[in-house]
Amino acid sequence: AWQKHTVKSFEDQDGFEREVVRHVETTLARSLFNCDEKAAYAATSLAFRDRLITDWNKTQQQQTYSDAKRVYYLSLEFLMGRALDNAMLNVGLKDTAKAGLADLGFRIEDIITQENDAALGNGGLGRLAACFLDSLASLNYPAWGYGLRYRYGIFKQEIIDGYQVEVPDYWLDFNPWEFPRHDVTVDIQFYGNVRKSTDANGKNVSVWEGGEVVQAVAYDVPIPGYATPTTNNLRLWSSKASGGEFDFQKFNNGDYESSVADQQRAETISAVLYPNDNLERGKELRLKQQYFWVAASLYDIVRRFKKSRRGWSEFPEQVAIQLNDTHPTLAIVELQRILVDVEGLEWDQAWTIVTNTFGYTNHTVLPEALEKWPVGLLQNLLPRHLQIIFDINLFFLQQVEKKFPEDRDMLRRVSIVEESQPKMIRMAYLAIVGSHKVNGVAELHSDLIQTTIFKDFVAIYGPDKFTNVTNGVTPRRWLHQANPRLSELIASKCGGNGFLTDLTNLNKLEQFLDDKDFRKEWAEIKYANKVRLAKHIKSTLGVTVNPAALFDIQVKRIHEYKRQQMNIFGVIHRYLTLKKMSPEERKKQLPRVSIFGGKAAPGYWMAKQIIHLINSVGSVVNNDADIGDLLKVIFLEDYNVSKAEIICPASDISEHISTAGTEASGTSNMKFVLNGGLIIGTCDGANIEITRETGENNIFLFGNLSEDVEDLRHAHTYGSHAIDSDLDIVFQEIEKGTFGTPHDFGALISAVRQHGDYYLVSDDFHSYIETHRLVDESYRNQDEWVSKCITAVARMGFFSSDRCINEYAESIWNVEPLPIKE
Ligand code: DL6
Repeated sequence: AWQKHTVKSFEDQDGFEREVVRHVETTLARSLFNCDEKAAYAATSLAFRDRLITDWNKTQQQQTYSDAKRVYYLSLEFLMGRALDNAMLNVGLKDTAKAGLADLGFRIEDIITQENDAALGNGGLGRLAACFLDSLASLNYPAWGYGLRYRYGIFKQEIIDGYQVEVPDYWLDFNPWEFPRHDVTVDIQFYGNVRKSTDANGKNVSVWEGGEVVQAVAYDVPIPGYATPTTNNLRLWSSKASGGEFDFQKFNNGDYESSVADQQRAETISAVLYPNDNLERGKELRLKQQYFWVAASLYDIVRRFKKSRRGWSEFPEQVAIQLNDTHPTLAIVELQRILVDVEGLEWDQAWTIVTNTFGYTNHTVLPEALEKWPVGLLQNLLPRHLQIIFDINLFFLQQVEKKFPEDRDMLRRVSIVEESQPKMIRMAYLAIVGSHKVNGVAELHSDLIQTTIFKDFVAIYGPDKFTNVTNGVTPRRWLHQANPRLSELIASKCGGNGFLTDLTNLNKLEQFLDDKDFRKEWAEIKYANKVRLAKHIKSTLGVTVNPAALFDIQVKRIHEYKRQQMNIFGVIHRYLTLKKMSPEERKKQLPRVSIFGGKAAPGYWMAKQIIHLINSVGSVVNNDADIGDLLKVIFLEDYNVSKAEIICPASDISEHISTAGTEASGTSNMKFVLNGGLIIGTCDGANIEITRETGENNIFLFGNLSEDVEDLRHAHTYGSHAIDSDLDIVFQEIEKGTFGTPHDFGALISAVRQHGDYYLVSDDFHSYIETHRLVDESYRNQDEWVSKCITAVARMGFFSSDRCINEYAESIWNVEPLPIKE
């Protein structure tokens, strides 16, 4: 009977419309006569969700049946953005939906924009995880993502009087893309104490008892692959009070408030994403989030493995777990606890299984971002885990001592327990010790971790444990979806859409470099994308920008190391230069629009000052009649994934100007070049590989190299530090009050003048300004500029997240694709 009733999803326009109408009338209980855009979005999404679910079921069944090895990607952040457009494109039915919606009286663009971004991440790390999910499914790897279902994702940013104001993000208002699994729950224990005991066989065991229990409830999000039925799963955990909604006893006794207190306390765990990028602040709730999520995920993974009835030694042959940064490092300890305390394995046997299962990706060398947890906090929250960490450390240090006898300093340096006041657990060290592979995310970054922060570990384990996997981005979202016209033009020259699944096919574009019509169309598409962004700027900020001007864009989290302050100082320099010119001279200048966007962590005061300065400069420059179109300064509010999809296709030049050695990789650099824009950047992160691939003539590099940074910093502190003369003029202008109360910007200036210029703004300023001059010069020759852009795109094949995932699969996970049969 089951076979007879298999669910059929729609395949054509008629079927699509029928599904939309059905959902409007039944699921949403709305009449067709008052179906607004919101309802049409809901019904369209539900129609596509139904389709995905059919494939999702098929995928899960076939993966289970085949008993193939699975990858589990543990990430505290998944910055997914919108799902509908992506789903329509990946299943290949966007045109069908477009026609169907038009028939029902809607424009597809208006429907797509009804969706809230799923913004469960801060920046690069979370968006990388989202690209990886897309690639894993598109390449047919059996893979699950595990994360937290934050009720509030990253805050919404408003700019009021030039300042950032944070507003909560109610993204779960209506979310058709998740399936609550009220039957998939895990009880998670916190606090309590550990008792030594003996089991039935007389073996010593540790029993963790008491404390409190919180329930984890699973929410599943289907992840469709592109042009394949493979639909993987992203499982997000939500926290809930264990054992009922609220305390009836207290309620009946009239103690209304405390009757719900337990429930509220439990729900707090998954309530909100910590809004820090590249910064760890050691809050207990954050640690609770981490354990809650890894414990629930591991319980789930182990439960699935046990169904296979294999022996424990086969666990690493069935399961690969990747730690996206150190946030999930407790998973190492939790698996050891499960194997030893619950399953009764011997320590060494368990530890071999654990280390063969985990891989760890490092995403930063910034000291302030390296996680450490006070021993006291762990002792209280997770007493058994702390014991296990101490044991892991003991055995590890014994191993080190054997290799480096008498080297007390080495033991002190590499100990997982930092002997500070208070004592701290170094999570990156624990992650290295508990994994079989450690990777950085771009060549320079991977070299740096091996020669600086993890140098001792390379000496202990040998170089083979460390590797590089340069980041990548999914061309489906970041080209096909964000830039449909360019995608279509590329397809027409590269023999179809094959480049979307093998990005190296882009290299065919170089044959058409001299094709006049092709170049013309290329330039027209760029112009149209700039017009689209100009419209967005007009409608959100009321500022008119000229689409023919050079669009210079820096969008990313606001951080001193990313040096948006250097960019705005450069803009002031340009403004002052224009002001000094005669009207005749000015007429010869190239108009420019400097566009910024990005969120500052709410507690990061300096970053907020940078935003304020950008807006203050904007309000002076944009209203200066002498300047007119020659310079506009724009700060785009609330930068997020869906805005990035409008912004990336519209750049002429984008800025990736971090102090050398600080940006692990960067991924927006890849997105901008893929969309036919050039880069001004430092020799940092993936900029270096982008240069290697696309050619030195197609990128504007400047600034000091990473190997010189330490000496320069040393000289700033101990020698004399003369400020660059152009920068000094910029500072004087700010101090004159040209851009508002000088006091407001004093800290940005004194960071360079008085406090050692840690980010080398002054050292790099001259070459930065000079390089911008070269950009202007180059842009004047549009023919040459378009050639550079086309050449760069043609050589971007390496930066697909598909290449990246294949490298992880081969060199770290040892997993094979499993194509799903229709
Ligand atoms: O690897 C993804 C992304 C890199 O592209 C950025 O360069 C890097 O800053 C970012 N790292 C973090 C680290 N945060 N923590 N923990 O977000 O990763």
